[in-house]
Amino acid sequence: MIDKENFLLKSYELGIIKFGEFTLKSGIQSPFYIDLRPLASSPSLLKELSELLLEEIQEPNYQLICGVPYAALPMATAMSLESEIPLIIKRKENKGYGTKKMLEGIFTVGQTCLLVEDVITSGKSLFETIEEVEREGLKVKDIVVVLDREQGGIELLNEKGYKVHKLFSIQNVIDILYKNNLLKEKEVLKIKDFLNGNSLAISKKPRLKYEEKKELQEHPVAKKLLSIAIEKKSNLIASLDVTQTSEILDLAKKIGDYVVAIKLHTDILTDFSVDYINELKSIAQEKNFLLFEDRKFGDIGNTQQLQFEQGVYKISDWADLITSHVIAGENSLNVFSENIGVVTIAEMSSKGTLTDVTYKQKAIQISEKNSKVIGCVAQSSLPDSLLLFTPGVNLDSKGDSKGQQFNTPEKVFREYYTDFIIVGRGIYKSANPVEEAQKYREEGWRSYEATL
Ligand code: 5IU
Repeated sequence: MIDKENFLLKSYELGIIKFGEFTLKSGIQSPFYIDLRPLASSPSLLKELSELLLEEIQEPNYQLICGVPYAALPMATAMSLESEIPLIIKRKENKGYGTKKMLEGIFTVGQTCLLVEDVITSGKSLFETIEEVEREGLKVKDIVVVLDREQGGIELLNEKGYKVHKLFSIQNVIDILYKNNLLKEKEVLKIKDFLNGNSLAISKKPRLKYEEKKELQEHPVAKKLLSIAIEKKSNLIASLDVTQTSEILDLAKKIGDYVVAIKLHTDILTDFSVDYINELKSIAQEKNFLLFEDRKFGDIGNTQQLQFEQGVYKISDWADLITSHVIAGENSLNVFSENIGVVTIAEMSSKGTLTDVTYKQKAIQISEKNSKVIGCVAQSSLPDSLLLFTPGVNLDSKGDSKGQQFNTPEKVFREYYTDFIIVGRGIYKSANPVEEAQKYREEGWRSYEATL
């Protein structure tokens, strides 16, 4: 058995951790800097490291090893040599040449792959690697990391069902160095202070209040939505996925006081009429909520324009908000009118959705550039300039048999800093929709306030 502490002290001599003042990629000033790449310059230490990492996984259950590029590549290679378990290599660059493989090596679909990472911070590069490895049909269960910066990455991965094994946490490292007189107490305190404040800064920085978001927003519909939220102390959008106009009108009258908007799928109605829309509009005015047509436009601009303005529903005549995919590219959004708030779909709530990290990032980029877009539908946080709408919210169910996945209001506020929860069956299917609407409003508002 190799002694972990001894290994760390020898590695420290290679200069893998430096103390002082460093500016990180994120712009944050850090009192320490970690770079594990010099470990590959000492074959004996790299060998020891590979043995330690292999020992971390008590019950090995993998047929392949893959390192997150680049720093973990030599580590994964050494682990493969040590364990005689084959290595696969993930490419870092994907310049988009269609058939270029992202994984090199020999493997078969269904095999389980161990991932190796040098330092984990937010887990972002690991999530990208996991996605690519899984896309090739491989399974990821265990991940082994050399050093955890303790900024929330491991918790996020655990939540998604991955088991993360870490050799050291930054606290361990500091304790070991202090014990061996390599750090002074004053330095330790400074670092611990930074770690506490910094992990707070990254994962727990207070969210913007609706008042602050309103200042940031230029779009009148966004401002209006936020004003209603502040006035009613509600961030609840009820999704009334029923098929009769009378049911919608009835529910709208009953729960209108508790919601900021009612979300509709007008194309599921069996008896749509202009009179119905006019009546709904007057209820909306009286009860002070917006009409949100969840049309999920997803075609080329020209077709979307026809779907938006023409046909039976003439959505452009009455909707305050609409949803649109960005799958057809940014120009497809040009067809929506200025007075309607566009909510793009950056990430879906359903199991196995194709809206992965890369897709979401591109959707956000398009959304940030377009003045008609007020926010996105997503299941994770967004830049402050975009409002976050989160469906898949239910207090009593974890999901349905058709792919929907539910979270509680508390979780989506705490973890994603969502702005608006969208609740469908939790309200309209319940025996007492009024009571449930009140409950979701209260729960949503309480969860919002708890994150301030
Ligand atoms: N909706 C989702 N997930 C998504 C998107 C939209 O559930 O990713 I984009 C819609 C579908 C339905 C409502 O109209 O939100 C959720 O209803 P339930 O709470 O009944 O699942």
